[in-house]
Parts: sequence; C-alpha cells; structure tokens
Amino acid sequence: MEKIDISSNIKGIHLSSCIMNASGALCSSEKELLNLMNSSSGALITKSCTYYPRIGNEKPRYFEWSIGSINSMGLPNLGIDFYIDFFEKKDINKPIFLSISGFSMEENISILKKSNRSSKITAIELNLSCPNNNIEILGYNLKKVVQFLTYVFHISKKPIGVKLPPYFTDRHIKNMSSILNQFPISFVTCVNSVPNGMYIDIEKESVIIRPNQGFGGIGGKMIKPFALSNISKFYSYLKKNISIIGCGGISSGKDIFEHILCGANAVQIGTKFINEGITVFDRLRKELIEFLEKKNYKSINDFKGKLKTIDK
Ligand code: RRO
Repeated sequence: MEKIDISSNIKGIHLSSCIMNASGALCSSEKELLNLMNSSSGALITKSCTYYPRIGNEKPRYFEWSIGSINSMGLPNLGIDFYIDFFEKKDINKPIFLSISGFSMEENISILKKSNRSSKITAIELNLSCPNNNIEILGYNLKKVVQFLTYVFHISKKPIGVKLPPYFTDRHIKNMSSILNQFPISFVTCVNSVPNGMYIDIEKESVIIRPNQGFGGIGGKMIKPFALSNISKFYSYLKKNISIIGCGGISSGKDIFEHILCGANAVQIGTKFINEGITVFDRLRKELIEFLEKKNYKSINDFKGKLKTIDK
C-alpha cells in the first residue's frame, strides 16, 4: 500500500498523479493517445492543434543527444475535429487537456468554439510559445497577449491555461505575471522549448535538422535550470490561485522534486518520454515516491514552493 500521495489539484482538476506528458511528445495520433490513456500518467495533453490537419515541416526535424533535444516539427497534427471526435467516443479515466496553437486569433477562436461543445475536454492549454512557426512567439509580445486573452475569456467555457516560452529576465516575468493576474487563468505551464538553438554534425559540417536552416527549439536535460528559474519566479509573482505546471529537463524523480520545490503543482515530460516511451510514467512515479519516502514527505503539498534561499 502506498503511503505517499503524489496526486495533484490544478484549480479543481484532480490528477491522480502529478506526472503527465508534455504537449508534442507522442500525443498526436490515435495510437499515441490510446497509449497515454492506458498509462499511469495523471493527465493527458494533446499535441497542439490547428483548425485543419497539418503534416508539419520536412524531416529530419527532431534530434536528440546526451543532454538535449532540438526540434522544428512545424505543428504536425490531425486538426481539431480529429481530437474532439477521438475523445467523444472514449471512456475517459483522467483529465484531458487540449493544447491549441492556431496561427491567428481567428483560428484560435474557431478552435475554442469547437472545443466548448466537447464534454470530454477538461481544460485548454493555449500554446503561446511555439518556437517554429516562422511567426513571432506570442508569449514574448505582452500587448498581444492581453488582446488574445481578452478574446479567449469571452469565448471559452473551459478552464484555460497558457504554455509559456522561457523568459530570461526578472522584469519580463514580472510584467507577464501582472498581465496573467488580471485574467481568470487556471494554470501556466513553464516552459516550452528554448527557441532558436542549433546542433551541429561535425562530420558533415552541417546542421542536424532540415527546417529553418537548422534552428529549432531546445528541450531535455540542458534546459532544466531555465525551467526551474521560470517556475520559481512565476510562483513568486502569480496569484496563488493560478497553478504552475513545470516542464523542462525532467528525467528522474529528483528532477520532479526540484520542479515542485520551485512551486510547480504538476509536471510534464517531453524529451524523456520520447526517448524512453510510455513506461517513463511508471518509472518516474516510483522514483518520486521513493525519494519522498526518504525525505519523510507524505504529499507534494509538504514541500511545494518551499525552496530556500541562502541567508546573509
Ligand atoms: O510543432 C512544433 O514545432 C513545436 C511546437 Br507547436 C511547440 O510548442 N514547441 C516545440 O518545441 N515545437
């Protein structure tokens, strides 16, 4: 019998485990979604969807090495109608998050209207941070974020969260937080991949991915310090009724502990899920429980957001 409770609550949405997939990681097709539904993940999030299906960028568009991953997928997805129909026919045993990433305000509004009609979709994660669209990263344009969220909250009947890009200055996070604090946001997910990275194949003296001259979003182990700093800063600036979902560089139970210590309520697994497959959720769950046992913690609330600083 498990003594340790790793369940989580995201503004009233109950997750039996605080560990879920990251949008984009093995969550696009019917087979992948079924796999996730049958897994021990505490929730499921879809690949960011557009109104119409997209095949995405030319391959090679994803590469992984020992400490990171680079991608320029270009939003391959099956379109909103597929995701709504897929869940409509299923018995659902965990919260379903629909990630959306339309190319314009109008497209996002049309997607949101469709998702309103689905009783199976628990919440929406608005992707404000796709690094590979060849249009700007919305999360870096605070004026547009205000316009966008104003529209969204007029239209959507579902709980709404936002997936944010990594920020690199305190002021940027402070300003973004004061905007988010003005809306009835349920959660923020920190962070999407770090934009405009590059990996070089020195044998070929070439970039490693084809799209966008080889530039792409960086994920995996090497981005954990940026995920942790963003979670920690948002935790200090956001109203306490906005939950934080941590994402970035998790490959062990201890990494999850760090995300929660910084203030995350739940965590998403991207690169490591792609690398290890569906059993990653069982392994991480076990590792987290064993670590909490050693620490003598009974639930994630015992240490969430309690990161210490070093006194003078
Ligand atoms: O599909 C992508 O290229 C992609 C997206 Br929408 C995203 O949000 N983050 C990412 O690393 N790749």
